[in-house]
Amino acid sequence: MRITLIAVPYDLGRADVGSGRGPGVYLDAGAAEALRARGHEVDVVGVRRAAPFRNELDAVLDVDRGVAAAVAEALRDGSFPLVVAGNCNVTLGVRAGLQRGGRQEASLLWLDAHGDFNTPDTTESGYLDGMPLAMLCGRAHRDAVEQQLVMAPLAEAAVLHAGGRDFDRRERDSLLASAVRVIEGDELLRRAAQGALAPLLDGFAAERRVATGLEPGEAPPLHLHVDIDVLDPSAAPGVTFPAPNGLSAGQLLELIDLVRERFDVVALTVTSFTPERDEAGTTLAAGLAVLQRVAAELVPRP
Ligand SMILES: [Mn+2]
Repeated sequence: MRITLIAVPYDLGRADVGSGRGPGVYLDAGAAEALRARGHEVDVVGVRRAAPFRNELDAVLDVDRGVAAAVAEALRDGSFPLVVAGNCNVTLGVRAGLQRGGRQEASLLWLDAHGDFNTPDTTESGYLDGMPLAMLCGRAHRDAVEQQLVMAPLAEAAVLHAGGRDFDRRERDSLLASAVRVIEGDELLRRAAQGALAPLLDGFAAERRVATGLEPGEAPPLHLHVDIDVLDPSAAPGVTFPAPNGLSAGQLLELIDLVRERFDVVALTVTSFTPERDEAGTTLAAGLAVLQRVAAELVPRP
C-alpha cells in the first residue's frame, strides 16, 4: 500500500529534545526502508512548527496544524497516514486531518498507560500532555483547539481507551464517568494473558457499526493511537513516564492483529519513544515492530 510516514519531532512543542528525538531515531533505524522492503510505497514527510515558541499550548497546536495538513494531504492522495511523534497531543492534528479528509467517522482506539484525560481542573501536575484525549473530546482548552485546528470535538462514545494504569485520581473518575469505553491496564493484561481480548474488540466494533450505520460484518473505520508506554517497562523502558504492569511486545502485536481483523485502520499514531532512556534498544525495536505490523498484509478473517 501507499504510506505517508509523517515524522513529528516535538516534545511539548520543543523540537528534537526528549521524546521529540524519537521520530528521528525511528527514521535513522530504517523505518521507511523496512516498510519499502515489504513492498509499500513510502513518502516521508517532516512536520515543523511554523511560528517561534511562545508557550506549550500554542506551540503544540502550531505543530498540530502541520500534522493536520500532512494527514489530509495523505488521505487525498489515497495514502495511509502513519505518524510517529514525541507526544500524544499529535493525535489532535491527526484527527483534524481525518475530519478534513472526510474520515471523521473513524473511531479511535487509544492504547496508553496514562489516561491523557486530565483537564486543567483535574490534573495534579499541570502536565499538558496529560490532557490530549480530553482536549480531543472538547473537555480541555476547547476554544484554542477549535479555533486553531478548526475541528469539532470527537464523540466520547467513539473512543476506546485501553491499558491505562497510571491515572490522576480525579482524571480516572472523570474518564470512568464519561462515554469513553475503558479497559484498564489490569484487565487488558489479564485478558491478553488468557488470550481473551477478542470479545472486548467485538463489542466495540459492534457498537461502532451501529453508530456509523454499517451492515453486520462490515469493518468500522478506526484510528489506532499507540503510546508506546502501554508496553511494560521491561519491553519499553525508553519512555518519559514508565508504568509497571504493561503488555509485552508480543501481546501488543497480537492486539494489533485482532484490531486489524475487525476494523478498517485508517491512520496510526505511535508516540512517546524517548531514545535517551532506551539503552538496550528494546523500545526502538518494539516501536518499529508496531509500524511493520500495522502495515503488514492482513491475515484472512477466520
Ligand atoms: Mn499518552
